[in-house]
Amino acid sequence: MQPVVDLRSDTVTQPTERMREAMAAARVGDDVFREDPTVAELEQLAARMVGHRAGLFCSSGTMANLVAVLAHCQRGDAVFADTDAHVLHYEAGGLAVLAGTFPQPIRTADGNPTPEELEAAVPPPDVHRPHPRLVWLENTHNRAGGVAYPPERTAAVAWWAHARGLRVHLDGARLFNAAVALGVPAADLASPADSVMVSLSKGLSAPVGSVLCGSEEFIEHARRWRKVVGGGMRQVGVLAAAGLVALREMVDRLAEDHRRARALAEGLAQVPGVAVDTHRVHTNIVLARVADAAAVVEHLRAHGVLALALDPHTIRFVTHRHVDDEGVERAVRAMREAVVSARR
Ligand code: TLP
Repeated sequence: MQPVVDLRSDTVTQPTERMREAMAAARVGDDVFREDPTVAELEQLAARMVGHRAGLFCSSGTMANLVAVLAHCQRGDAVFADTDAHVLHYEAGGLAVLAGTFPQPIRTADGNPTPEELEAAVPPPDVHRPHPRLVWLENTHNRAGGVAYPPERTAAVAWWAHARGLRVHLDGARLFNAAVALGVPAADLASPADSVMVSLSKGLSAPVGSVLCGSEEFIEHARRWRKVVGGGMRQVGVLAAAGLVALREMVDRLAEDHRRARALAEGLAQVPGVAVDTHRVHTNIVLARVADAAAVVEHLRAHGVLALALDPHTIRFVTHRHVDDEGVERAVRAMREAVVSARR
């Protein structure tokens, strides 16, 4: 039996040996009393890397995004996000259910709103409408296919939003993928935003965790909201220790995942019946359009290749540390057969 090539997500990555050693050796304390030195170190390192003053370790990206909304907004405030933003599709509606905010999806040309698109979509304050409060960015953009947006994009939106009294949150679950792909420091992509969330548990391979970063004042406020949603953890330095290894040792190697995603995209683009927009493959995500995504994914699974159907015609493949060059070749071969078999 050949091993499975798991391209469903980079969230399936296993912690490295160095992470397991660091976890076993971690100095810990009660983090609700702010006595865990390893968590403090992780929060400071993450904040520095993304160009902000303070950080807050959260159990997941979903929690960090939710805490950001709770800390920025009041009930009834409007949150403006691209129609395909992860927060609107895959975070169980937490911004409405728990934060009481009003999601306002914006149709954008390439996944993240520009100042012009915001100008058209965000109304001036008016008693009839939810109060405009937060603009949402995502870099890289998951459903757009891992597209990376350059620093000017964050800066332009932040300038526009701040001039109107709005705040900007950046969902940077894969911010380091964007930084590596663009060859810029992550801080250049994130510092103009008021807050940013980065995940440690995706391509960086830590088992758990995301860090929410922002000003000291914002993070103090967010710390309280994290407690409200049950996210105050105790000797959690055992997890933060893996996160430190992720930030120190696992960022540069993301370039390998990007190289393989490109090879995969180019391979898939040659398969009759599969359409791939190779220009949009900037990082580790490849979107393939087919006639019947569910049937193709099922055939792939039966042949040891796992991928996700995002909608009836789109399949998502994500490269990561456990997918090698041979895995990419196997995926392309399996797709060739799968598309033929799905037509029968
Ligand atoms: N994304 C996961 C799934 O939820 C779809 C994946 O496999 O890609 N923001 C973005 C842009 C994300 O891609 C994700 C996870 C999150 C937030 C949420 O992070 P977690 O899973 O840690 O709650």
